[in-house]
Amino acid sequence: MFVGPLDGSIIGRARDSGLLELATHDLRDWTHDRHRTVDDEPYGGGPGMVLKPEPIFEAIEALADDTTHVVLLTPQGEQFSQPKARALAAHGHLLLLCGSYEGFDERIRMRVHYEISIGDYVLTNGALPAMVVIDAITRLLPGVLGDDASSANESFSKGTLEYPQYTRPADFRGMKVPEVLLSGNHAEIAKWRRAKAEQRTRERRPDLLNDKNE
Ligand code: JEW
Repeated sequence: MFVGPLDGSIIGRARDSGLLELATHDLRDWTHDRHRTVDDEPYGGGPGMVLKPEPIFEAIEALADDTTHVVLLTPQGEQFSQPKARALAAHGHLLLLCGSYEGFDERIRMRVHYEISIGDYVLTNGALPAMVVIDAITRLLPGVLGDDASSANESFSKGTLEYPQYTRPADFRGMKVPEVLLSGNHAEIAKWRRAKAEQRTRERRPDLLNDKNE
């Protein structure tokens, strides 16, 4: 699953230029039985399977040192956000643990520094959440984005959504670009953009205006 998304444009370039190093590992490499078993039935009964602690503990022991920040992707984790992306980007070495369709043996949490969910919807496994976290972190690494791109696209750190944008043509099928943007009056343009951004945020994401989604 990790081949493709992590070879793409920005992440691929970051890897090629040595700004980011990524490796994927198969938990089954730290099993010792013929069937390479990573899961088992839950004690106490119930549906589904549970990830066994041994392969995860052995994987962490093989892959982490005392500089490694170990992160578990799980629906029970703290919700991922831009501040958390910034905090994780400050670590030199991350180990992201993502299980499959099942739950985790509770003792796995003892070896983990941080538990993350990417939001309130049900997924089949932790692979996409891990890649979401990798993407959000990678663009924050020094040198990955140009100055241009890094100052733009930060609407979630500013507290408002982006203002409406237009490019040529000035009249597309009768839909006209707002006059103020063609005026060349930069003070008026800035005022218009602030007002539109705030209006849009109030309508769509009032939660962003109030709290510390910084
Ligand atoms: C996430 C890791 C590992 C989902 C979001 N969903 C769900 C779910 C799963 C198993 C048991 C109970 C619920 C699937 N799943 C994961 C889901 C992370 C795993 C298995 C996940 N963020 N992170 N929204």
